[in-house]
Amino acid sequence: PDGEQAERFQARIDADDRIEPNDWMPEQYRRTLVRQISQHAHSEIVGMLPEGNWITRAPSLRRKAALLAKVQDEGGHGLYLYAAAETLGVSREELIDQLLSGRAKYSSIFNYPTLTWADIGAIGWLVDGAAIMNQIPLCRCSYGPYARAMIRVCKEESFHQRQGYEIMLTLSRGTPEQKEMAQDALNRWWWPCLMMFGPPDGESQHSDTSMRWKIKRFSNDGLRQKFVDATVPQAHFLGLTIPDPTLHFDEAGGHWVYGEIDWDEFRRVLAGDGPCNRERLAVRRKAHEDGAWVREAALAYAAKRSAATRQ
Ligand code: FAQ
Repeated sequence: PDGEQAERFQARIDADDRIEPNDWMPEQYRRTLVRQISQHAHSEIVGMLPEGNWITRAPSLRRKAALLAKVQDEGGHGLYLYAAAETLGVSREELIDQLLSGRAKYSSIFNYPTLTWADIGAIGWLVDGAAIMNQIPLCRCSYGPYARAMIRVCKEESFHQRQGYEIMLTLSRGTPEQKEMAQDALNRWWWPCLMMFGPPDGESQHSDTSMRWKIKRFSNDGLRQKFVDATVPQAHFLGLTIPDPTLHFDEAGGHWVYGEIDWDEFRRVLAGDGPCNRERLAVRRKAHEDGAWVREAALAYAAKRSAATRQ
């Protein structure tokens, strides 16, 4: 009967049916989704830190208001995603504990520092640009709650991407120093952004099963190429240079061909040894500890209310 259930499940996936929380699903499908959705949630939450670093130093009130809204959106995305993961039977406390204890992964990109204001432009343009490329197909993912969460997330990310590109445009049309800042930010963020899409297809351990279950609709290398093809012309419009001397357009294939990615660096960052891994986790742990009284007060309030309604 288990085999039959698995076959029926795959038939539903093949027919583009949505799987909902109370439907039967293979244990591995559940585990894969908990893994991916929780890593995605953690990425949003840790992803608030590099930009949060610049809220007090934004160059104008308008920039500050936009950045505050963006960082707040990221917190919201993290919360929808934890809620989507909870529909699979895992608790938020458990997931947060995995993050704070260093057992859970989150996107490698958030372990790089934001050294200048131009980094805020580069993050919006490139990091949110890469995030959208990866998340648009997730709106059609086979698991209903994840797919639905992605629709709103993608709308907000596209605003984030535009605010970043507009910062880059302003800087690149500004003084020589501003243009240099924009170029320097592009130099530092380009390669780590390409790593966001994950290991090359040949080394991606989860891709085959995730594609079969329509959690993933495109491979890591496929999305990476789409991102490069979309982004190179945007860099040209800014008058900035992609830091890859081998980058060239392949007329026959119709794609921008990029150079070798430093996968050793990627592995180091995943192993916890990127420029800011320790700092990011330390800040999250402190925030969690500092917020303990809020959780306690909320629980005490809920207990009092339920006692009052029982009487
Ligand atoms: N960093 O077999 P695969 C954002 C791990 S956007 C860290 O290819 P899969 C918005 C992978 O988890 C960023 N780890 O895995 C924002 C697996 O480890 P495991 C978040 C990575 O799942 C913007 C192992 O390597 N977006 O937050 C990375 O099939 C601006 C083997 O890899 C998402 O999470 C990496 N870059 O494909 C916020 C999107 N790449 O679990 C603030 C949803 C791979 O075996 C500011 N996730 N790994 O220990 C996905 O689409 C997929 O999980 C991939 C990886 C494509 C990331």
